[in-house]
This record gives sequence, C-alpha cells and structure tokens, in this order.
Amino acid sequence: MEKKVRTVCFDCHSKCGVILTVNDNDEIVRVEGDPNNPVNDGILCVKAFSAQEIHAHPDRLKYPLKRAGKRGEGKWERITWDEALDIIEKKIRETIDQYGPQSVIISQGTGRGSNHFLDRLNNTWNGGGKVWPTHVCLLPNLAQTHVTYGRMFHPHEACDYRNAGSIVMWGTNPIRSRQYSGLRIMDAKRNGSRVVVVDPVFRDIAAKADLWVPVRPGTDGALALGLTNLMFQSGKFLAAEEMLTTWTNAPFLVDNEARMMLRESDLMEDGSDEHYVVWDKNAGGIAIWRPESESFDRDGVKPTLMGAFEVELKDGSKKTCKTALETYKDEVAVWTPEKVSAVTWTPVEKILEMFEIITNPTDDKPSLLTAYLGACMMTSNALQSGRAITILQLLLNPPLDDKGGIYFNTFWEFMLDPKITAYDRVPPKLRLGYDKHPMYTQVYGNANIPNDVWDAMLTGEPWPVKVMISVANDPLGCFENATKIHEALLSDVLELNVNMDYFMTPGAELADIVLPAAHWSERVGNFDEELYPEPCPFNIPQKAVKAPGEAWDDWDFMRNLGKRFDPELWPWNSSEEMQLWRLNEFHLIPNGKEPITDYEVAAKQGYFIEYGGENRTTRQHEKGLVKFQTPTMRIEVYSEQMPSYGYDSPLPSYNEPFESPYSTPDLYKEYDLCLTTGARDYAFYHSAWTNIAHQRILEPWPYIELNEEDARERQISEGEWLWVESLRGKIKAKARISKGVIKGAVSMCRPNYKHECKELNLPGYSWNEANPNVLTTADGSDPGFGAAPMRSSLCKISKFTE
Ligand SMILES: Nc1nc2c(c(=O)[nH]1)N[C@H]1C(S)=C(S)[C@@H](COP(=O)(O)OP(=O)(O)OC[C@H]3O[C@@H](n4cnc5c(=O)[nH]c(N)nc54)[C@H](O)[C@@H]3O)O[C@H]1N2
Ligand SMILES: Nc1nc2c(c(=O)[nH]1)N[C@H]1C(S)=C(S)[C@@H](COP(=O)(O)OP(=O)(O)OC[C@H]3O[C@@H](n4cnc5c(=O)[nH]c(N)nc54)[C@H](O)[C@@H]3O)O[C@H]1N2
Ligand code: SF4
Ligand SMILES: [Mo]
Repeated sequence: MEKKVRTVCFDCHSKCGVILTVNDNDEIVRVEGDPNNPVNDGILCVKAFSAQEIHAHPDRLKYPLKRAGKRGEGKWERITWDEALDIIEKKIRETIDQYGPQSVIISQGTGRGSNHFLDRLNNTWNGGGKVWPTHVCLLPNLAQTHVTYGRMFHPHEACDYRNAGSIVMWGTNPIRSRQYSGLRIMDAKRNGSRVVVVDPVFRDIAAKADLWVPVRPGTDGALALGLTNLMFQSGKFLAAEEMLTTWTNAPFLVDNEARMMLRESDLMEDGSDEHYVVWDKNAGGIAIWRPESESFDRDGVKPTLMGAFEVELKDGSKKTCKTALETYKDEVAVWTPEKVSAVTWTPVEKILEMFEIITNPTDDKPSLLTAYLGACMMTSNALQSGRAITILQLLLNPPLDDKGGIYFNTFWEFMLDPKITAYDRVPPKLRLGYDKHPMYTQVYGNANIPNDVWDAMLTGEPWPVKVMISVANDPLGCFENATKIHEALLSDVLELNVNMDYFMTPGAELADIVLPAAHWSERVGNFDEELYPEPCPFNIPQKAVKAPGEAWDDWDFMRNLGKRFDPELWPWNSSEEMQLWRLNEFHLIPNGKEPITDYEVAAKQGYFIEYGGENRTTRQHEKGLVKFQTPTMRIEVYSEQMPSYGYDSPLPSYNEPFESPYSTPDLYKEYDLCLTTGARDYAFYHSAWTNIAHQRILEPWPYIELNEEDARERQISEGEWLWVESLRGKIKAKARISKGVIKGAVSMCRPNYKHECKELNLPGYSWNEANPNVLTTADGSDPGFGAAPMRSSLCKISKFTE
C-alpha cells in the first residue's frame, strides 16, 4: 500500500513543503511539491527529488562506528549507540575535570535545523562554544545590521519582494540558493519590477535581470559608496528625509575632529555624555536628544538633516559641526563613478544605469537591496561593505516594517532565545579568537573564531581543544585553510573527535567516533532557524520512511547526550516533543492560543503562521513594539560602536581586500587573478550530493569559471584541466570559459567533489585535490568580526600536469 506523507525538504534554507509517497517496503516512490505550502506553492528543485536516492543509498552510514586503527587509517569497529554515548560522556567529563569546559568544542555547518539545540547541548556542560561558519555566513551581515538597527533584523532578506518596484540582488543568487525568494522576485519581475544583479559572474539570476553589474570580487563596498555619492549629489536621498530625521541618527551633530557625535556634556557643564545634539529647524538652535526617554528636551523639535552649524561649547568657544549625514556626504564625495570604476572594474555606464534603476522603481514602488546571507561580505572589508549597503538601502527610503519594504521579523530573536540556546546558563567568557575579533562574540555569544580553534588543536594554546563533536559539518570542506585543519584534526592534542553525518566524509575519516544521521525524509525535524521574508510559516514535518540501520536524527543524539549531563534541561522524550515545545512556546502560547500536545494534530495542520501574512503586525517601531537598541536608540547611520570594535570609521569606509592587485602588487605579478570561491551550485548543498546521480549529472566535474580573454591570453581551452594555485596550495579544476566572468577574476563553486558517484562512474576527490578551501585563508580577515576573505584573494592558473 502506498501512502502520502507531508513533510519539508531541508536541503537549503528554503525548507519547501514536500509530499512523499512511500510504500510498505519503506521506499520513497514519488516526490512532489506541496501545493498548499505557502513557501514554495508546490514547486521543488532537483535536490528534493533526490530524497529517494539518498534514503536508499548503499553507502549511507548505518551504525555508530569506533576507530579501530590509527586516525585516518579507515579501520572501523561497529558499536552501539549506548557505547558511543558512554565514550563521549566519559571523555567530556574527564576533559572538563582536567582542562575545563572550554576544551570541549562543538562544530556545525550551515543551518540544518538543529543549530540552536546544539548550543543548548554545549551550554549543558557550560562548554567551549561552537565552531561554525557564522564568521562568514549570515552573521557578518546580521552583525552590521545589528550595529545599525540595534537588533537582529535581516533587512536584506526580510523584504516584501513581491511588492517592490526595483530589486538589487547584491551578491546573491536566489534561483540556486533558496527558491522562496527566487519565486517571489520572479513574481515582482512579472509585475514590472526591475532587477539588478551585482556579481562578478553572470549566472542564472542575471539572465532574468534587467542589468548585470560585474564587480571585482571583494569591492562591493566601493560600489555602494559610489551609489551613495550619487544619491547625495542628485538630492534623491531627500525622499527619505522624514524617515531619516524621525528614526535615525543621521541629523545628529558630529564633532568631526573627535570623530564622535557631539554630546550635551560638550555644551554644558552638567550635560550628559549620553545625550546627543541636533539642530532644530523650528527654533534655529540646538536641541538635546535623550535616548533614555527617546525624546528631545522640549516638544516641537524638527531636526535638520543636512548642514553645518556653529555651536557654543561649554568653555565658551565656538565649533562648527556637521550633521552625521552631511559628514557622510562629504566623505563619500571622492567616490565618483570614475573612481568606483577604477576600483571595482565595473564600467561607469553600468554604475550609472544601476543608479537610474534603483532611484526610479516601477510605479514608484519601493526599491529593495538584498545581500541575503552576505556573500559579498566574505572579505577583509566585510562589515563596512555591509554597512554601506544597509545605509544605501535606508537612503532609498523603503517602507520600514511595512508592505513593500523591509520587515522587522521576530524570528531572528527566536533562534537565539536562551529558552532554546540556554545562553543564560553560561556567563560571557573567553572564546578562542575573542582577543583578535571581539565583535564576533558580542553579537553572537557562543562561537569561536575557526582559525583559532585549529591553532588551539595544534598547539594546546591558549588552551587545548581536547574534544570536538561535529554534527552536520565536514570541517575540511567548510572552513578556510583546509591544509591547516587537516593537520589539526590529526594532532594529539585533540583526544576525541566525533562526527555525525549521512555518509563517510573526509572530515569523518579523521574522527574517532562516527555517528549515522537520519535524512529529512526519515525524521520529523525541528527547525529553529527561519529565514523567510514572508509569510513566515512554522512547518511541522513528518517522518515518511525509516532511517537506515540505526541512524538517529540529530535531535535524538543531542537529547540523549544532554540528558546524561542535565536531564532537566532535556526534558523531552522524542524529537516530536521537542518540535511541539518549540511550536507552543514561541508561536501558539505568546499569541494566546491553546498549546498542541499531539504531534499528529499539529502535523495535520502542516504549518502555522502566527507572525507573518495576515497576522503580521506592521510598523512595530511606531507602535513601540520594537526598539532600536543602539546607544542613541535610533537607527545609527553614524556608529561609534564600529571604531570600538576596531573599524577605521563610524561611517562606512572601503579598504582593499588583503590580497589584491592594489594591496599586494608584487604578489599580483605572479598570482594574477582575483579569486572568489564558494558560489552555490543548483545541484549541491555545500559539499554534499556529489555521490547522488540526479545531482552529479548536472555538474559532473570540479570547475573554474574564467573570462574568455583571460583564457585566450593563457591559451586555455574549454574543459581543459587546470591547476589553480594560491599561496596556500593548489587544486585542480576544469576550465569553464565565458564572457560572463569579469575579466581578471575567476570563480570556483562551493562543492569539493568529495564523493564518487558510482552510478555515473565519476570519481570523488580527496580533501586536498579539488577543495577550494585549500586555497583560502584566515589571513586578512575582517578586523572586528573575523569574516575570512573566502571571496577575495589572489590565485594563478596553469595547465594541469600529473
Ligand atoms: N571557500 C568557501 N568556503 C565556504 C563558503 C564559501 O562561500 N566559500 N561558504 C561558507 C558557508 S556560507 C557555509 S554556511 C558553510 C557550510 O558548510 P557545511 O554546512 O559544513 O557544509 P559541508 O562542508 O558540506 O558539510 C556538511 C556535512 O553535513 C552533512 N549533513 C547535511 N545535512 C545533515 C543533517 O541534517 N544532519 C547531519 N548529521 N549531517 C548532515 C553533509 O552530508 C555534509 O557532509 O560553508 C562555508 N564555506
Ligand atoms: N543549492 C544550494 N543552495 C544553497 C546552498 C548550497 O550549498 N547549495 N547553501 C546555502 C547557504 S549556507 C548560503 S550562505 C546561501 C548563499 O546564498 P547566496 O548568497 O544567494 O549564493 P552564493 O551562490 O553563495 O553567492 C551569490 C553570488 O555571489 C557571487 N559573488 C562571489 N564573490 C562576490 C563578490 O565579491 N561580490 C559580489 N557582489 N558577488 C560575489 C557569486 O558569483 C554568486 O553568484 O545559499 C544557501 N542555499
Ligand atoms: S529550494 Fe530545493 S533544496 Fe531548497 S528546500 Fe526547496 S526543494 Fe529543497
Ligand atoms: Mo551559509
């Protein structure tokens, strides 16, 4: 007998609704999109269709394994889950006794649903926090919006795309990376919206766009500053005057010598240094802004947005102070289209055309910029580039928290809520790399800087990493500088390395215990990261088939290990109970609804929309429901927090990537191409699925994309095998030549082809043969946050020789 099971695909952040038809033999016989799910309206991409092959794959890990030979030798002994948990528990307890909890680290890759329960696991024993790719993914973007808005918003994705009049895809390709936004942007396009794509490579989204703006990798900040300059020069920013004066610190007066905002204490003996100063248009004099009451010192103040004003300081001297926005206007004046073009290698006419599109949205509908998870911020200049884009977005006057504009979605706060993460159990304390990149820990308090984790594994300094537990992460594929990671995973300092995955991976091969994981078709799941712009459903996935052998879902593992340390923190007896708790605690109870205690009942409903769609509360800031928790209690165009984290300016600025034709001209003589790594492939989810025929057939070989002129100059032909070499090492890839790559740059996609595909007779490659992260490094990371320059370094290419 066949039955249909409604569930959710977890193979990218879209989390599309799926209906699986399964039979009595535990086979998936059909995969369909769920037409009733508002995320995908029944549409699926190729990855979901592979559920059949993944579930039935003969190479799936089925039982817990313990290393039998030397590390990496490939000899394994089957053990039970109890034995595995005994070994892990014992080692964690010993480690905590001997070295302290900070010597136990958890590693995780991208959001696969269980992330924040992993935080909970680590905080169960007050552990050493996580190592995960948030130093490059999402959080550089959220960190700079956090600095700017004082909250975890995502104004670069929580956008009402369907009602926009122009949309810029700023280093993001939603057609590959998450179809929910791709579908919405295509709807907007059908409704007349114009679409701009900023990307060194012409990809599928560019083919659908009105304008492709090629940029040299890592130079997006310069482009954003150039467009900002045009906004000022044309006066078009004045459309946002009302919003900027009411909700931002753009009109605050600045002491340009001190590079700080002017304070009441600068003007008066008994003035507060937490009160700020504006020039009141109505009174023709100063007024004082008091953040604690979010009000001025008197009624009827109308702050002046632009200009320079003479104020009297408390010692009686006079000083001319510009507003923050006037200061920004002056600073970006050097970014003429010609200068931007010289830096970004974007033709001047493309810059002007982009400006024309973003300032003339169709039907006067809003103009939106999306940098999504911040691909263009995987550079040495990540946060300042991001701030330049965020502030440009504000100058374009999007409706704040309203239709057609950007939404202040609450979900970001859910993901990090201590009720899930148990952050409140662990007082803020040292994490590896905090001294170098202080901001990483302040915005997201539980993570280590990856490079410092590998150092601590290699040297035992500043403290040894003795235990690492990886769930849904292959460190060798994920993080920069794979050669160093390989060495670290073989180090004697690391005494227990655990890895939980669907398949044996290069990283798992270096583990001491390998645990088998259940695929989304085989589990109920529970996702604690929702990236939806609108309508924000909370889905209730169902288990369709049995996991192979003794594979557990990730929550089973966390719950069972967590219970051994603190049963009160892990009260649940099943993943279904964990899922229901999340639904009730964050969605139903806060909205005055009855909690649901039967999983079947919740699953029957399929999804819940309590915060988006018709239930959305708009303009929450005007209603006092959302506060901008910056020092000024306003959105901060001018941020004194940025210099406090080690950045060069309270206003967005541009710095060259750490390796580039201009920052390292000598190196550039030999390593003569700008390299960006990690663009997503439609077929793969990071390093996964090169063993699945449905997917591998679409991209059979590792490849490097390059411009036809660069190829011609080097006498390289299409499909030819090449060496790609950086100062860190070299890998191989086939040449893919086109006009659609900016001249002087090359791009390598994310997968490392770690698995062979037996069905197609295509090889797999070892960790150092085709892995772009052999080429990348943490050197030249963004100063405050530590974003590694995965998308902006230098390389050279040559013909492949054995
Ligand atoms: N050079 C370069 N490197 C990058 C990037 C880049 O752009 N350039 N991007 C970075 C970004 S943004 C991210 S988010 C990271 C992502 O990096 P990761 O998420 O760590 O991706 P993988 O290296 O593929 O390792 C993930 C492993 O988890 C397994 N897996 C998948 N789903 C599950 C599951 O539900 N449970 C379990 N137990 N296992 C599962 C897969 O089989 C795979 O082997 O990569 C980062 N690395
Ligand atoms: N199919 C699939 N979907 C995925 C994933 C996957 O592995 N596969 N991974 C998921 C994860 S964790 C993430 S973070 C998202 C990422 O999602 P996106 O950011 O949408 O996608 P990417 O393909 O990583 O990067 C987008 C574009 O950035 C371009 N780019 C490279 N360097 C630069 C630069 O310096 N400036 C600019 N402007 N553009 C640049 C690339 O050419 C690429 O086309 O995708 C998610 N969705
Ligand atoms: S876009 Fe594709 S991979 Fe992503 S959730 Fe939807 S079906 Fe799955
Ligand atoms: Mo990511």
